[in-house]
Amino acid sequence: MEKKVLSFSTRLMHGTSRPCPTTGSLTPPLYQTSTFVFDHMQQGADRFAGEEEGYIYTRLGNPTVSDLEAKMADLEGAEAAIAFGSGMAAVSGVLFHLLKSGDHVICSDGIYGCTYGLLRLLEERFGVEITYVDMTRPEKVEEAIRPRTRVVYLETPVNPTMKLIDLKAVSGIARRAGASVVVDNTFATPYLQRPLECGADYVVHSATKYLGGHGDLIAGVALGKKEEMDAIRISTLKDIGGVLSPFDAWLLMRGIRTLAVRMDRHVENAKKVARWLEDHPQVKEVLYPGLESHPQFEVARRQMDAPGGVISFRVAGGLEGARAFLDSVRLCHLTVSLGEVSTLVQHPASMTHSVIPEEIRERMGITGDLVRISIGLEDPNDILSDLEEALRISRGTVAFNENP
Ligand code: 3LM
Repeated sequence: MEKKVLSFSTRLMHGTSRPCPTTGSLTPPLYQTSTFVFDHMQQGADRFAGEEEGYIYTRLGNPTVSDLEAKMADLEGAEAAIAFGSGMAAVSGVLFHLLKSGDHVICSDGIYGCTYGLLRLLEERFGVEITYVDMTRPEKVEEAIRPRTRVVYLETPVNPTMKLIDLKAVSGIARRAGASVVVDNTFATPYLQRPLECGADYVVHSATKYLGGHGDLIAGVALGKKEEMDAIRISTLKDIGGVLSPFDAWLLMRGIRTLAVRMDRHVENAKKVARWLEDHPQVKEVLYPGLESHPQFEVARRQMDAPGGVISFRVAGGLEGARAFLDSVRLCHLTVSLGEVSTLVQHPASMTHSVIPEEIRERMGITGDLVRISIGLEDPNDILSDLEEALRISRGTVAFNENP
């Protein structure tokens, strides 16, 4: 009989994990241990030599972490996955694997602040050259290619400008140039977008966000071909050492089981809020791929199953308008991060992206009036009431500053 392929939502809780064969426990057991005991010396020697399968020490591998890796590989359609102790550990794990001094990276304009910081470190300390380009125009990638271009690195949607990059177009250009495409898929998750199907070579995630979903852990995942992942596991994972704790892997799997229902509600709420913001006089511009006004609305339709749960918008009155708004929210939490059950708002220019020099930040569209909101799972009318009140106060403050 032909094997039936289970749908994505079903595979979130079925598929790679099985009830524990010894106890029948339906929830996968948590192997909260540092080390694994050998039966005899030769067994230890064989495991170190790779001649016998089996666990040795949790930095080198752990059954709970392996469960999570199998689940993530299945969901992204990857040959293999590696869990890391944070999203940044996953990003640096892949980049340190791919790059050596003298190599060249093409990176999307507008990128998470710490990823920008890591690229600057690679540039200043390790002699890697970086070119930032506006990848919403794929021809810009082609123009930036050099003989030593090894990596094309991008986020789509881009944090925090919510620009979208055509994955098939950029991957095609990179492939012809012999460069690897690394896509940070944090904002979309594999539920909404699968970059490997569009030609990317590697996917990285901050699993701290939607995958975990509850704001109670820090984790990262890298995915790609088995051969490459095996190499990363024994070099930039094992020897640099940014591993995920078994408990966080276990919590992350709990979060992943509800990814589809959570994402559906995040998207439904975000669509309502984005449309409402678009009509608000205190809002100058709304950046959300689900709006027809979004410059890459067609790209969203082609490569995403839905536009996601993050919205950025520009508040009238510049930096002070944004400040008054952020200081006035009550239900929404004023905090960084995204993809949690509660709605979170923050100010990218002074928070998540403050490490990027002002001039470059402004060119990337991360201006003082820009606010980012990660829409939670609350009743959308309660979110709207909170935004309404905060925008009302912002309007009053801006008017007062102009005519004291
Ligand atoms: C944030 N972002 O609020 P961790 N890739 C992307 C990300 O957004 C992030 C990472 C990687 C935010 C975190 S700012 C101090 C808080 C697209 C994180 C890094 O290492 O798991 O935090 O992921 O935008």
